[in-house]
Amino acid sequence: MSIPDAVASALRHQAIELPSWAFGNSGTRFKVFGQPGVPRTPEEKLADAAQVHRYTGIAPSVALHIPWDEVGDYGVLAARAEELGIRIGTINANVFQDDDYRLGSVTNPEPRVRRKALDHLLHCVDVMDATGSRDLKLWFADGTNYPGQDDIAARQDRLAEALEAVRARLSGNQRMLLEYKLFEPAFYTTDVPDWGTAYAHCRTLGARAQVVVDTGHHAPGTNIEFIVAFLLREGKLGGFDFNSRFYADDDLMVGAADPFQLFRIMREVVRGGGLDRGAGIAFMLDQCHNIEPKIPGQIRSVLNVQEATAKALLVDTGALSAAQRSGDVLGANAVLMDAYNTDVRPLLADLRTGLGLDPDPMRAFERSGYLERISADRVGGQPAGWGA
Ligand code: PSV
Ligand code: MN
Repeated sequence: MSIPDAVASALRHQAIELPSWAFGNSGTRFKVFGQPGVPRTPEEKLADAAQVHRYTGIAPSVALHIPWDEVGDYGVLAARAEELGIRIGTINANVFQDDDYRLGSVTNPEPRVRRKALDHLLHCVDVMDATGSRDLKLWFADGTNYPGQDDIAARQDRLAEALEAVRARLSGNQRMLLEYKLFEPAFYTTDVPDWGTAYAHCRTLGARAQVVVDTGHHAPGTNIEFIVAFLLREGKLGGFDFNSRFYADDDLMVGAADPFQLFRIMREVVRGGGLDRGAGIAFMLDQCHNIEPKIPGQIRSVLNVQEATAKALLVDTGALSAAQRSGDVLGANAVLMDAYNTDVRPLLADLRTGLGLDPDPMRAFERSGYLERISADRVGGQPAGWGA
């Protein structure tokens, strides 16, 4: 089977953003397992990310997390990325790892703490100015653990105030992406728990504010593709944090737990024009590789998204809408399943060969000896990890 031109072109232009933190050590609250060769600096994280791009050809940018990736000169870091053939992407704000944030960051009852959190968000916009990043990703750990602990509605007011202050600081093509998460670390109320809350704030904020869907942030059984279709239709889908979950916010490799769900999501993205040039959707990974090697884990994840995208692009839309219009339930379902059940791996291997890449990125990276080299070279220093 040869690949239709439109499908090949969409796949060649797809870009998936890698999270800098995926290359550092990570784990659970029970144990962080160190791995050899883990980066000690943001520059070393960029070097590892560049390897993923080198073998997949579709991972040209890396998201930073501040202050995990704090450096003295972000212009220099951006220049280093460019030397490596990649660029700095989304800037993720971190207002969840300071003792002051015990009762929240931007929704904290204490004005001093709210100011401190807002100052960090504004600092992140300075980082965007210095790196040329388009997007600021905002996730708040804010919420409460006990009924009565704080005023639920007042916390929404404080959130709205902080978001508006961030919006007012943005310029040029800069956007703010608001991420929601059902629960954790707060267990009773979470200030941005679902897409509806994020959407309502983003609507008020206007065109620069968009919702980001982290696929691991929903209750079991949630129909994520519905959310995607709805937000796209409203022009309010800013991007994805892709990962897989079995139980909670597991941050496992995207497409590992439920490749069919990933296909259904990508199908709605294609249907809603989200892959079109100019659609502005950021396709990001937000993952941790606790027990598997990190660079191959990222390569596998990128390939999983690419495979799901290829299948979504192969849906015979003419046959699908004809079946839908005539009420042919089984026929419509069969059209979708035919695309899902297509083995797209040979098509993608051909596509890579055409781009001058190795058809098998996993094996090519393994053969390169890079992992052995960084394991030997990166001795001493403090390996990067969650929180460092
Ligand atoms: C929160 O669980 C989250 O999904 C946010 O995107 C954070 O920035 C990220 O994880 C940290 O890994
Ligand atoms: Mn996320």
